[in-house]
Amino acid sequence: MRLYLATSNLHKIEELAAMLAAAGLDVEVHTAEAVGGMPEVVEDQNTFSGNALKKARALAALLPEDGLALADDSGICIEAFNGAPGVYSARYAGENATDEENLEKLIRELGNVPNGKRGGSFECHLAVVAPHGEERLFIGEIFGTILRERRGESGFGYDPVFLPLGKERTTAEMTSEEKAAISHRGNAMRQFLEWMRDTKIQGGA
Ligand code: ITT
Repeated sequence: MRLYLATSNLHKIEELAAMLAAAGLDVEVHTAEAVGGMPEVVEDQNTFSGNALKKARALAALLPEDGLALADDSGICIEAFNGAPGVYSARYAGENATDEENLEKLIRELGNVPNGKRGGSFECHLAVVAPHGEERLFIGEIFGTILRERRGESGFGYDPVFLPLGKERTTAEMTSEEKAAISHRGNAMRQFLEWMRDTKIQGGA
């Protein structure tokens, strides 16, 4: 079968494709470019799951019969801000904000928040629309502390200030394998992969 990544975020594509390749499933992995690009989706739901499902359904409508759509809606939830920016993480500094502008704003807004109150989490909700329309959601989280200054060059988005609980390096100081082993996206992907293997949906043994 063929799996299509319902995202236009190149960093997510890189992480998801690497995890899929490492899992050795019997599936062909494609980006939305293979079917003309990711359709425009208004992310107007107030949950990650709601937005992830919207993206998966929009791409699924364009796929061949054996095509499975996999969408990722994710973001950072800051305890001191009662969970914000959450579903607005990509638009935190404005509608067309860059990762850099969003990160800059988070560092600024958390400026006066004391150590000990700088907790936060990343969430990743993966939505699947499988051939014949079956829908599934897989949710992953990772908890940590938000640093005052950037550390590291890998990863993307808010990674340079995200120090996972019990770790000494930010997710931007980790290799992609190290990040995947503990991240919100890695945790959601492991559930998705287990489901793929259990349902034998990938057409393998
Ligand atoms: P698609 O909707 O096309 O998938 P997007 O970038 O708009 O791409 P989201 O709406 O899910 O994706 O927004 C995710 C936001 O959360 C965005 O600002 C990311 O930079 C941030 N984010 C998600 N996962 C992250 C990770 O693993 N590390 C750092 N930041 C992350």
